[in-house]
Amino acid sequence: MAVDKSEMLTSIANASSLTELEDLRVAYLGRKGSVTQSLKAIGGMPPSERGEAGKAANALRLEIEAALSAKEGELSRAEVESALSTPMDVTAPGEAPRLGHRHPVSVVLEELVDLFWQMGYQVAEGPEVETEWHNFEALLVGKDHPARDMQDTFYLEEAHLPRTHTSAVQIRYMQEHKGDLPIRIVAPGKVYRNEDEDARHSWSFYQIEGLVVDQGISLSDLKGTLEQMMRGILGENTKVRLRSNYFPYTEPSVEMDATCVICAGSGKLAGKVCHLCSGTGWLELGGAGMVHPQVLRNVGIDPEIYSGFAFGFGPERLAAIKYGVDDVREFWRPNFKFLEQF
Ligand code: FA5
Repeated sequence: MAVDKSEMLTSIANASSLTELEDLRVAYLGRKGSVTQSLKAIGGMPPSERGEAGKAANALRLEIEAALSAKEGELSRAEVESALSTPMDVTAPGEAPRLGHRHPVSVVLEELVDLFWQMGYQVAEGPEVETEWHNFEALLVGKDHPARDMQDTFYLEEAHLPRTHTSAVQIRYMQEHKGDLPIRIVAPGKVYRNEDEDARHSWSFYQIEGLVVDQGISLSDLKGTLEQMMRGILGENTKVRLRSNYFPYTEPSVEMDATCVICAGSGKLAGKVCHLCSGTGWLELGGAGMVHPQVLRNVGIDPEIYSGFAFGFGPERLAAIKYGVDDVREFWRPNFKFLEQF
């Protein structure tokens, strides 16, 4: 294909905008551009002519590329200079940035931490990857203990796991502060279980752990604290019930439930079994109990002198109750329509 170099260079020199220059680049060097076509045509020439023609076509390509790039620099500089010399209207309305807000589960966690802060609790943290000893054994859940089945576990390399509950923080904190009693802490954090998901269960969720160790701590202190917490977070009218339960690390152990938000405690929804509470009318929010004397011994605290209570709650379920959400999985889906409601 015949190409006229001086015509191309003139067109490039006369281009008046970056868009026009880009059109010229496509017309000359694009897949179907004239320079590209002349390069392709070399393959069809007699071998004796290919060398010369190839050199010439390549030289042309380089010259056109250089001219395009020089002109691009010139036009870009001119655009910047013209933008800088145009006076800026400082009174023009700005573009409001899209602001996010706190996640509903974070709001509930922060409210809980705030409530406990007012009751004199400190906030503690522990690692999300735990040793089996901190997560299970120190809490009297040995390898073959049936209670291991209560928390289906992901395992990492030997003797480590993503923690299945925040109770492991109790152990770490007591070990570190046994010489500095009393203890009054809450420990919020993420936990992981190898569970099938449904409206009440996700495989990764938050818990908030509480632990008090002092002289003369009794079950009535625990009950009063839990009631205070529930009234603070869900309002004075929330109905709460404690029923006896079993955790290897507390004795006695209790489970705390609040009235189901969807069916208002009736267990039925439009004549059918309520899917959130499975027809019980209650939502299980957390477990609690008096710290087992052997757990205190495991961390070097004398149970003859000290006693304590502990509890562990699921803030997703609390948030579901507080905001009337009927499926805890919604909290962790990338669904802005849902999240923007809060
Ligand atoms: C425990 O994890 C105990 N460590 C609680 C405890 C602490 C007892 C201290 C005694 C002393 P449980 O497995 O029941 O217990 O979980 C506690 C709460 O976490 C549940 O009541 C629920 O609110 C929440 N929860 C449990 N599994 C899930 C899940 N898969 N998805 C969302 N929330 C969950």
